[in-house]
Amino acid sequence: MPPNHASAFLISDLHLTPSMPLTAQRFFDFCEKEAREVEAVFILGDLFEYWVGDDANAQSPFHSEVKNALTGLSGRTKTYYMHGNRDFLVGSAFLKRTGMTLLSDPSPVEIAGDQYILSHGDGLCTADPGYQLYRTWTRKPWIQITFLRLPLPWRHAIADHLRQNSKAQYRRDTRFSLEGANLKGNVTLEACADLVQSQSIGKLIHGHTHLPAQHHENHNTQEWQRWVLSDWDLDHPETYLPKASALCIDQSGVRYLDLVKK
Ligand SMILES: [Mn+2]
Repeated sequence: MPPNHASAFLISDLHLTPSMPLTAQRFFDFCEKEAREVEAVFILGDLFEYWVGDDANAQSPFHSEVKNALTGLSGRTKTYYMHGNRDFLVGSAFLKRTGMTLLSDPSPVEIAGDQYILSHGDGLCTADPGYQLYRTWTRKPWIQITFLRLPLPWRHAIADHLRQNSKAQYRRDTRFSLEGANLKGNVTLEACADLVQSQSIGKLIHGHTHLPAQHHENHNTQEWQRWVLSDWDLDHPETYLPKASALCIDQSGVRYLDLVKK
């Protein structure tokens, strides 16, 4: 049975890391305050900047704080977790410790009487075949088991290397064409239409692209609504506008709740 709740918050792409303390603090406050007002919280991936195994941060005070916040949250409000492209190695030990329920990507849910498809969103970025190939390989259980058996310093080094590579690739793509790079980093109409059709649900919610907006879209005979979740960043006001928001769904409908402290 898919999850079914009268009200929910949906968040994603917080990219939590010790170097972004204000963003983390806003998340801790969200767990204590806003999240109490709803029946369920859905975390749709990339809660963490990166994750190289549940054993990797066992001694880190920052990760203990996040763990405690999640444990507190799931103790009060049903909490679901979907893997993103940065934290797809969040494993059963961490989920058990924090009391969260894992959702596969994509997953149908019912909130306030309406059906939605939830996804992280990276699987919908089909204009980037290189990334989709990488994604297919990194989601293979035997690859993950092999990686998780490597010594921790190796795992950190590989994760750093991959992140640097993806930044360098993006810079190369933008030099060639900003429009092309943005197309590669966004979901495609075709992938959304396929998903909507396969699930027979016309409401799609995802994160990943950091382009929060509500869309009404159609392709061939399919028609759907799509909500994109916001990423969070309260730590770089010199570069980016402070941003943090949740999508709220209850009897009165679907709306974005701005979580940036005024
Ligand atoms: Mn992502």
